[in-house]
Amino acid sequence: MGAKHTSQIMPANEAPAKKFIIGIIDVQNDFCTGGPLAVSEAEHAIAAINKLRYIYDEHIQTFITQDWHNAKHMSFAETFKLEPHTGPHKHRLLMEDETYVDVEQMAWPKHCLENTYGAQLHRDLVVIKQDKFIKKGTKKNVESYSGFGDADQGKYEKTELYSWLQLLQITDIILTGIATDYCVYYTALDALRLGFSVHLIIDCTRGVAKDTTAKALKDMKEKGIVFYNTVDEFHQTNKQLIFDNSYTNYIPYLNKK
Ligand code: VGL
Ligand code: ZN
Repeated sequence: MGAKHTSQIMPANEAPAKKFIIGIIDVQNDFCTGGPLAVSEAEHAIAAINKLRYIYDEHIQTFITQDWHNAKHMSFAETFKLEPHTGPHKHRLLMEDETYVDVEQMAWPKHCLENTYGAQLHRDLVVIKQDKFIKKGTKKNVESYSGFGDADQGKYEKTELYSWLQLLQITDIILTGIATDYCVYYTALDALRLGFSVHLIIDCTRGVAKDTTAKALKDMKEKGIVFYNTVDEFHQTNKQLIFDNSYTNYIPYLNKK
């Protein structure tokens, strides 16, 4: 009698085999139509992301990153009197710990200034209060394309993303957002390095430029990231796994009727 019963119970201290999270990267006004660093078709990605959110409403939590820069950020062309969309340029930068570092940095138009409209999430994106919000690129002399922090494994800026994912015992990240060739790409590489499995839904992302996007996609594929063209394709592949798992009893938030 006992055997049948206990076989259905997962011990409290045993981590589930797989636990997914949705990651939404930098869906901010400045990267959308009309913004200084507008990524073409960004709003198409937002529609696909919303669909993904709706399907997994009660089952998967979400984190949302925001690029969040000081007016004199080192990634701005204006800071060094350079032409936007050029580079990479070499800079020697003074860090908070009084040491200098040499970096190679693209020169971008001014974007995502802290506490401005341009840094706000696009109004079309479904956002709810249970989402985890992560700000990055907050230090004047540090570039953090990745939601985890800078490209130096978080030496100069480290967000709370990694510790939060560990706390939730996340194993798999469904990555979406803007831009495929920069912030999505660097977040994906960090996620792999930190031991996560990464799922990329192409339709939920858009890139700054064709060549860099193609290059980033190729590299991500070679490094073992799992690709899906659409939300439907992701869903057909993973729904059984996600819906059947007893641990996915996440509290509903979209107030589905
Ligand atoms: C991004 C360029 C500069 C991005 C951020 O979100 O991909 N790209 N800052
Ligand atoms: Zn930026």
